[in-house]
Amino acid sequence: MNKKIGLSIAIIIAALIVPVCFHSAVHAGPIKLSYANFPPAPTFPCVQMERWKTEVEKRTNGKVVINTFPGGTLLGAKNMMDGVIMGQADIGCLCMAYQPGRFSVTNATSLPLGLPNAEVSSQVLWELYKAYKPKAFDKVKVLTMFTTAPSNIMSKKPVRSLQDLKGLNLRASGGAAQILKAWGANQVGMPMSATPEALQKGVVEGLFSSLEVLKDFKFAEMCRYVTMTDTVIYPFAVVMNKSAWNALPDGVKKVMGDLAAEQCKWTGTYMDNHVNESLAWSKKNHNLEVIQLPESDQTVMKQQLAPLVTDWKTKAKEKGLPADAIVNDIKKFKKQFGG
Ligand code: DTR
Repeated sequence: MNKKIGLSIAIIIAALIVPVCFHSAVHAGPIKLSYANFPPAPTFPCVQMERWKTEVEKRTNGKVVINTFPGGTLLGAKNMMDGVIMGQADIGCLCMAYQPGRFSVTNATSLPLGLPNAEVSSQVLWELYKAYKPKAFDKVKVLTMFTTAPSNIMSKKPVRSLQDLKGLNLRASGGAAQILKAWGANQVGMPMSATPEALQKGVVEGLFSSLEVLKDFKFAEMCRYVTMTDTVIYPFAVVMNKSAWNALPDGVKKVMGDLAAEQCKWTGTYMDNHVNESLAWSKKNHNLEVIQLPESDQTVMKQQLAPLVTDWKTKAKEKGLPADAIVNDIKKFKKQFGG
């Protein structure tokens, strides 16, 4: 056989074999999944993401590898859900309060119903999701849910009375925003990831959120005052692209399914403990002052929140949702989990 013909045959054989080898290599290797998150790596949504990744990789014996993308590097706060639906990321973590109308059922956990801490409220949220399987999640697989701890006011100047709140520019979203409005503050809406810049530029004079951010975003450097209200929580969901989920082997689906409720409780507990650490750190390093409002103000503030539940019910009924049952179930689950 002459050299040229020999070379041509070798090239043809290689062209046939290489793709076959490559194809089987792809299938023989681990299943790689991308997981997007919007806030920076040290914050609690990302801490829970890394914990979930570690557990899934361990429990599937390396069959699955999760590549995590914190800090909005793959998807941002507001396009998380649609980005996952479209397959820009396999998995995404989203704060439902940033799209209040879209997640009406699960956002009901942000009503002023006295959820006491993140451990209880995360489990209440998960039960609520399971009980109602809201349409908003039809296009994705929900992997877990969790919430923040109750919100308090962090501010550059002290808020010692209800009067001090009037007209104060404070950042909040969703249910928390409604609460600030009811108290007469000037609520400014934006995702948490936009808040550091807004505080620095003076667009807002504080924020209304769970207190772990004092440390994780170093907000205690700018906000030296905390006024305790222990009100609303923010609900989160971790969702997966439906086709990516459907393509997983049953064993992997089982590992992820079994982890859902456990992850929800783990994150709630982590959040509650981290709030305490964050408060201690802020007091020690930034001389943070924690303010309790006068009881008379607390009573008025409670009364001001009552119409929020009634208003939510009216709007939810207009959308065809069983509003009374949803609120009653939140109260029932709260008791069930010791709240
Ligand atoms: N409280 C919500 C959600 C939230 C609380 N802590 C963090 C940390 C990182 C991102 C979001 C959140 C909020 O104020 O946006």
